[in-house]
Amino acid sequence: MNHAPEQHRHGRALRVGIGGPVGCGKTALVAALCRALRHELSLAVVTNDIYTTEDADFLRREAVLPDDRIVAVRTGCCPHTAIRDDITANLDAVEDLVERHDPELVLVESGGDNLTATFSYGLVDRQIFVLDTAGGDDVPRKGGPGVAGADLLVVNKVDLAPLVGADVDRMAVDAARVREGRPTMLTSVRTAPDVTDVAGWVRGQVALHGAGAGV
Ligand SMILES: Nc1nc2c(ncn2[C@@H]2O[C@H](COP(=O)(O)OP(=O)(O)OP(=O)(O)O)[C@@H](O)[C@H]2O)c(=O)[nH]1
Ligand SMILES: [Mg+2]
Repeated sequence: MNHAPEQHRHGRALRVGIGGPVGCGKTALVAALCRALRHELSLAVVTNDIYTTEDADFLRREAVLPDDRIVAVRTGCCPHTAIRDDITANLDAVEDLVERHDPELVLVESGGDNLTATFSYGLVDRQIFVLDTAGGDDVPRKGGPGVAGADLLVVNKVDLAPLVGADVDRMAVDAARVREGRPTMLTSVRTAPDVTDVAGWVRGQVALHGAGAGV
């Protein structure tokens, strides 16, 4: 994984990348975080899809934020390219939102990708990697830069674990082993949409960022 978040490089807005495999619940988590934090923080969102603006359209339909605080990037290429290698379109989108709204928090959702996808720390300050139980309970032990190195790992869809025969405890143990102390949180955005733990973690990161930046 490309490394160490250089603290406060981006000024007031904390930029948090949310990555993970196709369909694991990234957009659902973004929506839940917006609902949990929008009354206390100034927020904006960038979504990435390859060919459409599907995720931004969903967030607008759900009215999780005012429409002009949600910007869609159409990558037209492998999602990881747009968040790691050629980040220009995403940087432009973030900077446009920063200029128009001066937010305290910008969430950048990657297009769904594979286990090797990570964000450039030139684009985000922190990254959350999302897995889901339906993708297989062996995924955490397969490691990879997102699973092992993300600032926060979220294992979503714990409500589905009994239905797909996934052992959530095993996933948590394997994640702890590969993550060497970095946090992992278990969620069901479907059955517990207030995502209390993840929202608390994000809130803490915003506070740390703000304190260090002297704002
Ligand atoms: N049962 C269950 N379904 C969920 C949960 N979280 C999300 N989903 C559903 O899973 C599907 C995919 O969720 P998305 O949020 O679109 O996933 P995504 O990771 O953004 O997908 P891409 O952007 O296409 O990679 C949707 O039908 C969600 O409603 C959960 O915790 N439990
Ligand atoms: Mg999505």
